[in-house]
Order: sequence, then C-alpha cells, then structure tokens
Amino acid sequence: MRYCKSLVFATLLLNSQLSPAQTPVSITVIDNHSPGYYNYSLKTLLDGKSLAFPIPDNDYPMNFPSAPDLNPVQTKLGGWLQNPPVFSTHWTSTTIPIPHHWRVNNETAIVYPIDVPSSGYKNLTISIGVDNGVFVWIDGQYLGGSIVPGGVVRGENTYKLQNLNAGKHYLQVLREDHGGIDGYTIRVKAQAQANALGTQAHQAKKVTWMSIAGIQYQAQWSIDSIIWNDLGGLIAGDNTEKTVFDPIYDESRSYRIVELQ
Ligand SMILES: [Ca+2]
Ligand SMILES: [Ca+2]
Repeated sequence: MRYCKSLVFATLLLNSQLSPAQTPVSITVIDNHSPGYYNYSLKTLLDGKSLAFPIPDNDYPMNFPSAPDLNPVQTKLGGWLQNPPVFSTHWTSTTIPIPHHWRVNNETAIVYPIDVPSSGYKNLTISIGVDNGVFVWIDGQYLGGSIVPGGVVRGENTYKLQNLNAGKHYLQVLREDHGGIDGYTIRVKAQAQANALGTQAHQAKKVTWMSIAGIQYQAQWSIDSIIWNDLGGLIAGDNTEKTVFDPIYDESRSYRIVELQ
C-alpha cells in the first residue's frame, strides 16, 4: 500500500473510526457556522423602551443582571423562551446560518438547538462578541446580558454553566444594536466524554468528500502541516459521500484526506 495522492481540506474528520477515549475532551458546541432559528422582525420596536435598548448614539457600558423587558415585541417573539420553544410566525421555519451582521439599530433574536449526549456536558462556556449588546438565556433561564461600547471582541461577553444534562436544550440570544455598525461572533465550548461523541458527530469538526470505489481513504490531522497523524481508521470508497469528524475542535489543526491504493 502506498500513498498516491492527497487532498487538503481546511477542516475535517472522523466518527466511528475514532478510538473512544476515557478522558473528557474539550469540544465546541456552537460556533459562527452553527445554524439556529432566526428572528429579524423586532426592528427598532424596543429602542428607548428601557435602558437595555438605548436610542441610537447613546453608547455606555452596562450590565444587566436581570432579563430585559421584551413585552413591546412579545407578539414578534412568541414563546421563544419556553422549553421547548414555541415559535411565532416571525421566526424562520428551520434553522439557518446566522447572519453575522444585521440592519443597524435593529434587534435580532436567535435560538440555537443543542443536542447533549448521554454523558452530558460540563463547564459550558458561552463566549460572545457583539456590537453593541447581547442578552442570553438557556432553556429560558436568563444567564446575563451587557452592552459594551466599541467593536466586536471575542470573549467580551462570557457566561458559564456547570452542567448541561443529556437531551435537547436551547440557547437563546437577543442581539442589540444602537448605531454605527454591528457584528457578532460566538463560541460555546464544553467538556464532554469522548466516547459519547459518536452520536454527536455534527458538533465536531466535519468534512465530506465523494469517495470512489476501489480506493481507501485515510483522514489525517496536523498542527504544522509537516507531521501528519492518522485520524481514525481506513475508510473504503464506494462511490458515496463520506463524512468524518474530529471531536478535538482546535483551530490550529489542519486536515487532509489521503487516497491509498
Ligand atoms: Ca436598537
Ligand atoms: Ca453598533
């Protein structure tokens, strides 16, 4: 057997081919590419109604230990904070890629579904950068909110949760803006048991490719693009699309798929 060709991907790999580890691993639960339900119907209806939603041009740093008053847009939001959420018709009917920018001065709302594997998640860290403000709930429980002047800085708004039990959960995010430009970045990380990731592969790094019958494929990862490490075992091509995942979500990793014959 010899390497005959390699295809380099930005991201990728593995699933059932992974050897289950017995130690917890850090995984990314949500990132900037994670889909969610989206509501952009709030427009500027909240502006000036409370300190949480300043009129344009006021820009002061503020923390909000209590949830903001959303009554002015209740009919727009519906039961988005219920568990499970009950969406009004103003929400997208399915999850979509969440826009990182939206109409200036408007508020927008997001619900990210989270599937937690049987062993649960521990030490959940929700890290959000936003221009201008953000309010965050999980399963309708308010975690906090703040307005930070200036641009988008990853980690400027961080919320922690010790445990998230197995099953379906929902992260609810309300984004606030009051002028200039806006922007958004999110990263939710957690500790998980590696052997629970087999059923949660969509929450790991992922790559797909079309396989060819008669060729075997080996997924590999690297930090320096010099030393390559196997990720899982060989995958036999059969003219169908293949998907592999890497539960060790680390942006410094790059990936490739090597064809073997
Ligand atoms: Ca606003
Ligand atoms: Ca702004």
